[in-house]
Amino acid sequence: MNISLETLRGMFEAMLKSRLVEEKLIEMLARGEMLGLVHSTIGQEAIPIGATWHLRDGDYWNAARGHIQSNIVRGMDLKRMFAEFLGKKPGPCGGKGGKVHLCDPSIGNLGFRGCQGAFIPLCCGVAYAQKSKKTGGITMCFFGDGASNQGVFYEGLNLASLHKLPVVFMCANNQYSVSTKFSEHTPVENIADRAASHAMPGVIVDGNDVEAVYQAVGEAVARARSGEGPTLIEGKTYRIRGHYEGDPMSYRSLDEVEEWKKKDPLDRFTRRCLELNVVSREEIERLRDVFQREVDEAVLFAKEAPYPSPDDLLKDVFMEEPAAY
Ligand SMILES: Cc1ncc(C[n+]2csc(CCOP(=O)(O)OP(=O)(O)O)c2C)c(N)n1
Ligand SMILES: [Mg+2]
Repeated sequence: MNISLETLRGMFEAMLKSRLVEEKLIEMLARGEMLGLVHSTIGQEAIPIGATWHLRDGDYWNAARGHIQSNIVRGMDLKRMFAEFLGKKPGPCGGKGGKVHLCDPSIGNLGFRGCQGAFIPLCCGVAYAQKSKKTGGITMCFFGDGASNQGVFYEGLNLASLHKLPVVFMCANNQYSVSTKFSEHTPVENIADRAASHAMPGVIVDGNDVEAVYQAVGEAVARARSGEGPTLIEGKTYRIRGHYEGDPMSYRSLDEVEEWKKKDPLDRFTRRCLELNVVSREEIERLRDVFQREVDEAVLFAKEAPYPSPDDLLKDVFMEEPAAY
């Protein structure tokens, strides 16, 4: 599959913008300007960007660690995004979702579940609805290496394969589940190998190479859209930052982190885009300024926006309208 220069440029811009969003969030958390937790995706952006790039209206995806990138790719306005991060009313969840529980079905974002792995069967349910209603849509199911050891992973893969559901299982293997190293929680070398027992393709991809992710997911999405069923993709990557911002990270060596920093997907993709003349150094500087301004304006908007009112407290607790999918 050839990747057009336009796609490369788009993915580059999304990656750069998401990096600036994350850096701003980390800064705001450190200054006490926001509450809650920040689980950074810095260093893992290639997976959500390369995968979400294939989605279109009518497709769905769940928020996992890479939801900032996916929201940006699917066109979420940064003002709404930061409003939600700060618990303010103009956010997609009216300020009641916050950083972790931001969801927005209008762009396909089904949200996040605190119970790791819980989204796997839920995504299968959405894909089941898409198939039975013949919507032509697909569902991208994002999860991590730790979540792949939950029982629902196996149930989900079994169901999806049996019914040839239009779902792509996108696992970001970032080598850690909180403080537990991959080899200490999983006895197999590759999560993708587990696809074989569910009669579906299992694909391993360099998760720090956005082009490779784009290619692998493209094939899986084509398979899902044509009714051939699911694919399990494992992107090998690394969580450069802590599980959450403030994590003391005493469970791993700094050398290990430094080694992976050399494979930073943004640095790598920047070099590649310069090589291919997708972007020039001057344009990168200009884009950086434009995006930084957009981020700063979004923060200002969010800070000045109102909090939800006490009247909003019991709204959105029970579903009042039929689901959109
Ligand atoms: C069922 C369940 N067990 C434990 C937890 C606590 N927990 C929160 S995040 C997390 C690690 C998830 O690791 P992984 O799936 O690899 O995703 P990552 O955070 O690395 O992106 C754990 C164990 C949880 N949320 N749900
Ligand atoms: Mg992990």
